[in-house]
Amino acid sequence: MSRRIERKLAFAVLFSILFSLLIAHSVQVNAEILPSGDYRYTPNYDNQGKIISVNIVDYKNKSAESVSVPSTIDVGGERVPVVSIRYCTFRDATKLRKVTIPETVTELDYGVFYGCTSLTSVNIPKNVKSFGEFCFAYCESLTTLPMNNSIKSIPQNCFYDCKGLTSITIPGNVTEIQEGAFADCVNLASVTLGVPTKNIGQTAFFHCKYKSTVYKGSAADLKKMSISNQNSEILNSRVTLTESPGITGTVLQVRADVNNDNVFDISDATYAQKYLSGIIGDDVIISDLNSDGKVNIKDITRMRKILAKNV
Ligand SMILES: [Ca+2]
Ligand SMILES: [Ca+2]
Repeated sequence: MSRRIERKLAFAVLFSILFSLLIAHSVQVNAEILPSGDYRYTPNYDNQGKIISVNIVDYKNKSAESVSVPSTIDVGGERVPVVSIRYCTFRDATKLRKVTIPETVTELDYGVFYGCTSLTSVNIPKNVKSFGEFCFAYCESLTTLPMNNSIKSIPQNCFYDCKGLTSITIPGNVTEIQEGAFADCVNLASVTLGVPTKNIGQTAFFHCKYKSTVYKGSAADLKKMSISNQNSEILNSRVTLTESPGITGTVLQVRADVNNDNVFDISDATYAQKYLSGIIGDDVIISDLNSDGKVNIKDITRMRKILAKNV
C-alpha cells in the first residue's frame, strides 16, 4: 500500500471514530432529556444506576400565568424528587406572574426566569442554596427581592435590568454581590447591606438611581469592605450606619476618613501616610480605595486624587 493511500485510510478511520463518538454522545444527551406533562427533565443516578432525583430543564407552556413546580415526577411508576431547575427553563415566559417552587429544590440555574417580565411572585424555599447567572434578568415586575437566608452569593447579572426594584435589603447571609448583579435596575434607589457582605463586584449597581445606603454595621466594618471599581453608585450614596450613628457622609467619605474625625480631607492622607511609615499605629483602617485588593501607598495616592478633584 502506498503512503498516500495509507494516509487516506488512516484519516477515514479517524473520521469515522469521531463521527460515531459524536452520534453516540448526541443520542445519549437526547435520551437523557425526558418528558413529563409540560415539563422536560434530566435524571440523576446513584452508584447503582438508580434514578434518585431529577432536574427540570424545560417548561413548554409559555403562556401560563401561574405555575406550581411539582416536588416529584413520576419516573417508571416511582415518584422522584425535583432537586434543580436548570438552564433557562422559564425563559421569556412573559405572561408568567406567579411561580411556586417546592421545598425539594436546591438550585436555580443560569437564566431560569430570564425575561419573565410579568413575574411578581416567586418563593425561594430554604433549601435553595444558589442562583445561576442571569437567573432573574429582565424580571421587570419584581418589586421585592426573591431570596432566602441560605444563599451566600448573588451571582453575575442575577437581577440585571429589574426595573421594578426600588429599595432592597440584601439578606444577612450574603457575603458577595458579583459583577453586574443589579446593573440597569434603573429605579433602584436604596440598598440595605449588612456586615457579612464583604465583596461587591464591579458594576454591581451600574446605571442604578442609587442614592442611599443603610449599612447595618460600623464605620470600621464599612472600611474593610471590598468594593471593586466602577461602583460610583454605591460610593457616592449617602450612608446611614446603624452601629456608628454619629457618622455621616457618602460611603466614599466614610471609607476615606482614616483619622475618624467625620471629615474626609487632606489630613486623612497625611494620617494614612504616617501609619504606613510606622509613625502611628494600632487602630488605623485604610480602605482599599483603588480597588486592587491591597492596602498600601497607592490607596493614599487615590485619596489625594479624589481630594484634588473635590469628588
Ligand atoms: Ca478625617
Ligand atoms: Ca488598594
